[in-house]
Amino acid sequence: MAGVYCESVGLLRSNSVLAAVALGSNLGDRRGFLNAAVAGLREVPGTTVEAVSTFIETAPVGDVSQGPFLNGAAVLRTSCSARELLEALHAIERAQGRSRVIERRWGPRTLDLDLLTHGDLVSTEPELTIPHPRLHERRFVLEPLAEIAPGLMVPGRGVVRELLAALGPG
Ligand code: PH2
Ligand code: MG
Ligand code: MG
Repeated sequence: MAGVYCESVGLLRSNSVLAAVALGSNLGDRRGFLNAAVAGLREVPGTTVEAVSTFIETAPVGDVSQGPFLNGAAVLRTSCSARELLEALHAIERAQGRSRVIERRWGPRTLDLDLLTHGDLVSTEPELTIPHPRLHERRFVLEPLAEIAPGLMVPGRGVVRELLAALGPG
């Protein structure tokens, strides 16, 4: 993929980690954007897409009045660092017409790709907060993720299936 850079591609596969990504869209051809995102993920150097969830329709969460989302999740095996992977996710978002300059925080978007976990990494840097700070409270993230990776450990939070159960009946 153009503009995506992964310095670590040359590393042995044993240095790879599992990473989880949340996918969302609530503008235009939502399914088309999510499918394009999965195709983009398959092109990221040093990365294989291990599983993709079904895409589910979800009511918008947050204060902004906006249309329903289509949400999904993917699990990757990658030898990219979290920072490299995040840059690759942003490049895929841009390729699907997203502009962070014009959009509102938490407002409608053609494509939102959030890096949820990267192996056992915990990072509290503002541009790279891993695990994703709201992952454990978002059903629209946990439900698709539990479909493909119920046993995934979210560092500092717990196992996906238990995080979802803790939200109670949908
Ligand atoms: N993303 C948001 C804000 N609200 N609501 C749903 N249902 N799905 C999302 O992906 C979502 C949201 C900001 O990224
Ligand atoms: Mg998001
Ligand atoms: Mg995002």
